Amino acid sequence: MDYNHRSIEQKWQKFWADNQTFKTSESTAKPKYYVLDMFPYPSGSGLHVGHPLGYIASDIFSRYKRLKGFNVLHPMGYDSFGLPAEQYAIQTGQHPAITTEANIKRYREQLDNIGFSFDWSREVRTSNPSYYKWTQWIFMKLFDAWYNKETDQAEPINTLIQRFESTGTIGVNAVSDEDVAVFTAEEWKTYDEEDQQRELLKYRLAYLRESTVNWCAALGTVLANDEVINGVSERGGYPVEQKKMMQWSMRITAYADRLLRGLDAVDWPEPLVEMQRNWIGKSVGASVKFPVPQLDTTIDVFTTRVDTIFGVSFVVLAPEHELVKALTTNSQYSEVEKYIEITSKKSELDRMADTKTVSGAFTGSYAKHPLTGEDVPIWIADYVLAGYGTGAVMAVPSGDQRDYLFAKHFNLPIIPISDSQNLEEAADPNKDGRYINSDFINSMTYDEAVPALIERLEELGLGKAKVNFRMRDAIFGRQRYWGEPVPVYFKNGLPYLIKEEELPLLLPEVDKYLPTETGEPPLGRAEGWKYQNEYEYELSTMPGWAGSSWYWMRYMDPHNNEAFASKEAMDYWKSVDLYIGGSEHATGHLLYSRFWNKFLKDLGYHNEEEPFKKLINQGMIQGRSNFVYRLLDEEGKGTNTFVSLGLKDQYNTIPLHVDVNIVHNDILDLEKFKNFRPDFAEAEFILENGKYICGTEVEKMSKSKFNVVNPDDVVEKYGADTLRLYEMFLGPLEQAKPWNTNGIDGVYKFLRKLWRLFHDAEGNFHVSDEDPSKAEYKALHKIIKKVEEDIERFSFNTSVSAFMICVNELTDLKCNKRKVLQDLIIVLEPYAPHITEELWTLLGNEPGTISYAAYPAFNPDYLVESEFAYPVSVNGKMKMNLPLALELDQKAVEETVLANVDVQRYLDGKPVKKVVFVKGKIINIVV
Ligand code: ANZ
Repeated sequence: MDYNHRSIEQKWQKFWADNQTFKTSESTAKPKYYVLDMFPYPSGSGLHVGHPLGYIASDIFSRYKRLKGFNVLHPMGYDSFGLPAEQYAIQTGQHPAITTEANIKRYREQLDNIGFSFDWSREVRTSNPSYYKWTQWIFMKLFDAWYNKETDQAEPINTLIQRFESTGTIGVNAVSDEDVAVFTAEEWKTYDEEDQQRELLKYRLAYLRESTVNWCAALGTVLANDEVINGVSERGGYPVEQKKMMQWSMRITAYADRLLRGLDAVDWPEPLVEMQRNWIGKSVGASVKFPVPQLDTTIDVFTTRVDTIFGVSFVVLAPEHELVKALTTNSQYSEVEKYIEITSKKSELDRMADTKTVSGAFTGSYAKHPLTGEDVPIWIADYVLAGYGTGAVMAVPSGDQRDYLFAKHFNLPIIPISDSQNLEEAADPNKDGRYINSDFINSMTYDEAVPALIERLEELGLGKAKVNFRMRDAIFGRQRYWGEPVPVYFKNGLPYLIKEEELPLLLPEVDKYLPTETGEPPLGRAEGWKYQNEYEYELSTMPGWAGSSWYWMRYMDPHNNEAFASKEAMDYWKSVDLYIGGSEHATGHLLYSRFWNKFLKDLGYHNEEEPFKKLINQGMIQGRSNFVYRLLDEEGKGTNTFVSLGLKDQYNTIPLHVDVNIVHNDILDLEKFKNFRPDFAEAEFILENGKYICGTEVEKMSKSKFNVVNPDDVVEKYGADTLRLYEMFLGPLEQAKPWNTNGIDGVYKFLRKLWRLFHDAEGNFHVSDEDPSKAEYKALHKIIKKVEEDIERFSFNTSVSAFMICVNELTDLKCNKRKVLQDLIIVLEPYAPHITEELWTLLGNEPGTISYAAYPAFNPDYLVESEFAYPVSVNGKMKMNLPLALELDQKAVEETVLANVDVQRYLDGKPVKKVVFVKGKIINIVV
């Protein structure tokens, strides 16, 4: 029987499903190991060959760990709320649940085709009510919690209420909004219920607040910063404007320091850790107050360079700063207004990116320098961001590049801070220059100046040391339909939670998936959807990241109706040991997940500070696009003639993408091309050597580039085992690489060769029970060692070539020994699970599966060389190689060598003077 991948793969996929081979339970004495993939959003276009790359790697690792005796949790599910299904619903009227269901079905078929060892009994879908019930529940816990800086953890809001009741705000050290009230216990008790709620909202970890958002009118929703590219929406390219709206937010900033510290405890790629560090952006500095006597207030600035304070020659506010209106004098009014209007069109990212253009407006007012008492003019400019620090800066043109450009442009004074001429050095007096502009710090070093200045400012009540984080609180509301409803209703404009036993709050039916005529989110269309028939529900839904911020915990106990997961299950599985996914989630999903994980730990639901111990980013598989070259006429218009690659430079042509599926080895199938698009039906070609050769380019794999390869097609032709091996063979897991099928035949041949080791010339299964030779054992133990080392360091590509070498060696040795072959297929099982299952059964290992066999023990004795291929020379000239046992001594070697017929031929009857012999090195015959 020949290797028939189709029947073998179908048979085993059915076997695994029927027998629930990969179902995992907690009741075992084995050590646990948790391997997680980033679960997919089931899009309408299905999986392409790039998607399974990480899944294959994690599956290999999971299967390997099972062979190593671990109890492996390896689940899969779907991140199934989200925009594309909703956009489709808007266009077609089809309920997103239906589209989602259909897409999931297709994904599941495609995944099943590849032979993954997922425990499907633990599947989760974030859009299922039984799942989002718990997403809503976590939201409720966040709403009902505050962050206590003293204990450095979140606590139930009741403990804060108790403190307000007993001692007011005295001694409360909480993360909160800026504008919290200061009150005694007595005053708190005089507040009515609504005032109390309003005050508590400033402390809650899920809270409602007016904030500036990226509003995309065309999509009818708020977008996250990373969903806005160059001022337009990433999806669809629609304009995005800055708008103030009441928004649900998550107080993730409370966790900024813990999120930063936690990075030291995880084994993640360094670039990813660096991205999170930058995103969190811890800055150590000071906040300084610049008094504005006429308004009886101060302008607070955040600076990381308090040592430059004597170089301040003006103050700059963000155009959105709340004091701008009050500070603007009549004569400056129209200029300031105009500038604010211009700024409102720019996104924050644009404002940060543009370091060249200088623009701003003078408010007409002055503040007092906190130490010199001099007047400093107050300006507004868009390089100061409203949401960072305090939204205001003290400008030091001699220390800061942007301040310098600004001062030059508007002719403002530049006060030197050090004696160095060089701006770079002046900006770091530590290095070279000395302070020169105030007696107060002139003789000091940087390390002396900073604390001295902070002390002085503290004495004056005009400043203090401050740590600032770049990270903002995360916006948590979407004006969309297809997401989790927020379990909140409103009474007198204030949000209240529904009762826990009322969960899940089901997504209501609506007639259309569009905002209402009055601009409310789609949920505003739901007829009679009121809490207790009376109160408005929150109409926005949760963002895409809600459901994915805790899913790895649900997998630990997916059917629990009493809890999001039981304490026992979480105590058993703890955290994810290995997480594989794309680097695009570096700052979104991976920060939010760490945040929720820490929060749930604070409330005592589990014990792990970090959710993902080890993380690997798989590289992208890029597409390899093909092009045809369309001939242009004199007017530059496209004709219906296409020129082959080698001839295109002789003509005036433009390149067009052509579907890679109608191109084979870069040669275009002309008939298929004519059917590719109706307007190509009459196409004509200018060929080279009778063929049409296409151009190529490596690009992102995408439908619009016609370079998408469907894994189903590869599986159909070569089988899943070949696909799995081949995806790994393409190169190191973390690297980006183009999909190129040139080598896939080689992988397929390798599997057929493996198959033949177990079969005789007639194709009958035939293995021998004889003891293997040393050489056979050596080939086996080399691969046992290599694969173990490779997998442990996640180097999957190198194993594939080692397998090929091993099978070649065994083929050369004509090895069909059971003792070798059985261990070989165990080692190969993680990579090629179907063929190895089949061979395992053929070897008589019934009943069952190879999945839980024991990974063979490596025996180094087999790798000790017993033979050496000696180079044999005659009078110093190398003639041939002769393999001899290493244990032979000079006498035995001489005898064997001189008796060898080939050697005799080289000697040509001449008498031998002597034989030089160096053990393990050379043999030289002197004649
Ligand atoms: C005076 C100064 C002098 C500054 C100097 C720098 C150099 P990081 O490290 O990013 O935290 N800044 C503060 N708030 C800002 C805002 N909302 N928008 C734009 N810039 C802002 O940088 C902190 C520094 O960035 C602060 O220190 C402030 O300028 C500026 F030689 O104050 B510095």
